[in-house]
Amino acid sequence: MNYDLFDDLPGHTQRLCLQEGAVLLRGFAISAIGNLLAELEKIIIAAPFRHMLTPGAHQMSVAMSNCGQVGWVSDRNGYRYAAIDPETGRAWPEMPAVFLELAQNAAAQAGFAKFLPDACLINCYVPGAKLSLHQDKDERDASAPIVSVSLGLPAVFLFGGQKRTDRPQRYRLVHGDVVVWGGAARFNFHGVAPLADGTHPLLGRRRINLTYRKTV
Ligand code: MD3
Ligand code: FE
Repeated sequence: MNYDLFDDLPGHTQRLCLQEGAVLLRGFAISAIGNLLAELEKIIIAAPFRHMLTPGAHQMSVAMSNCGQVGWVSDRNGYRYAAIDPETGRAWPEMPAVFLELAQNAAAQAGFAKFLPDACLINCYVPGAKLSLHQDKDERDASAPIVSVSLGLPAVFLFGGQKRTDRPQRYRLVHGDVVVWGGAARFNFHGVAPLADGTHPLLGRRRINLTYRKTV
């Protein structure tokens, strides 16, 4: 892979390769977090966090919202990307410039120039909340990576293989970490272990994760 080595990488950031195509940028979001949280507050007023239903009619323990042209939604009929928030009947809030720039800069660090996400899913975990192993395969452009930003309490990210039964590797993701998932890793099974209790100085008893996707 052709990285823009040392280009724009802040001094406090460490670049770690988790697997072929999966790059962890430790602390890459730190300098943007004040601006991110100010924008996030406005997004959540316009499109509040909600616990969606899975197609199996289970309520998810993770609360979700979105910004961007489309948002990820799930109900008894399945999951999909939708331009209208089913809870409010309005379009999702626009993706703020600071959200977009962070994702684009991170993607470039991992060798993905000109990443143009149209959706940002916002996941909110409280202690005990988890995300079961799954694949993200509803995005049409498989050449685009997914970028994720971790905020608040630390989480154990489970990173499996191509098959659900492949034993996942575990990575601890902390406040300010950014991961770019592309290439060979893009369709791997992954999830988040139940969040351990704790209190984060900025975010309190929660973890918020932003996942940027190019859906079309
Ligand atoms: C690896 N969210 O929203 S983000 C999800 O921390 C999701 O909230 C997790 O999985 C979270 O779908 C993990 C990191 C992530 C997202 C998509 C991936 C990792 C991925 C797709 C393929 C491989
Ligand atoms: Fe996922």
